[in-house]
Amino acid sequence: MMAIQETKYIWMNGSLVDWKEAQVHVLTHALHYGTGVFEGIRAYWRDGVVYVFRLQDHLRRFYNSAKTYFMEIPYSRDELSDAVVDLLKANAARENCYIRPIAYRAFKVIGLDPSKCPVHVAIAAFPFGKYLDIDKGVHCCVSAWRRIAVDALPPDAKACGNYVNSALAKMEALRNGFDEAIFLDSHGYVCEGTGENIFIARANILYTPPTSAAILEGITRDTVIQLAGDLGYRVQERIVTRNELYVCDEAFFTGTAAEITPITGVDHRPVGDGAIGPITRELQEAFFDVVTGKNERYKDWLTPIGLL
Ligand code: PY5
Repeated sequence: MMAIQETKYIWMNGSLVDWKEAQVHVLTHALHYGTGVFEGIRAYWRDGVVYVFRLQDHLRRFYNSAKTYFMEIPYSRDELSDAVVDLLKANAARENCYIRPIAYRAFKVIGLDPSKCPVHVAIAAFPFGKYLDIDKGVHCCVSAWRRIAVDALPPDAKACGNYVNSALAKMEALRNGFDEAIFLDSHGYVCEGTGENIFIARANILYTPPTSAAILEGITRDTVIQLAGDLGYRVQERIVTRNELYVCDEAFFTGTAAEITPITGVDHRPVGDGAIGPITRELQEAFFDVVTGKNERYKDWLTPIGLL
């Protein structure tokens, strides 16, 4: 886990404020009850340009998450999109960055109806490297905690409160000597990681759990489905069982933070022969070409910001 590296500014409720001034009140509703929604976006630096990856898709999901919780974000998508660009320019982001927009119920009431609490919005951006070990891969456990059920807490809305479930599984995994946890859904089928979607490969076909398996509809998941298809692989969204994690040829996580992280072991069993598989490697390479603007075909996914 990396400590957050401080930058100059944070965008807060319409203006750029000094990093240290970006504070919230202790009675912020979201701090007590998790009533906020957020996004995680990456921007990649190459040759004087920083490329924001699928910014519009992330913002679309941000507004959808807010809609679920009756939160009206008091800025248009264009305004937030401009805010991200302004922030990266102001921070002179000349390296790979993580961008974290958050909309949250601020303070007004102590009760559980947050409707009267104002919706505040902030966007932070700071240097960010690897989240998990994308070079060596990770050894995972299947968590004893189930992922939040679709009829309890919508896992496809990226709400702050969802992540207390993730934190339980992550702490369990690390304390038991694993790198990451894999959740089963409330029906017992493979769901996702604590902050990543999951794919397996069997006989050259890729499988990933469907949205009905309580997943967040990941933007990296969608990216990989498209890239794998273009590389000639069959990709199926279908139920994946726990035992398939033990007998598949390859497995990997996808996510903004996780990028494409190879899974080399699950529950003390090697995935395949325990080495990173060829499909995983091919997809990793294709992915990094796309996000750093080296592949013309997917230029529409990038928002380039010149910082020369
Ligand atoms: N599933 C969950 C529960 C997630 O939190 C994330 C993203 C994903 C899947 C992958 O979605 P996407 O590909 O759209 O990023 N997690 C955040 C991220 O920035 C937070 C991780 C700490 O990757």
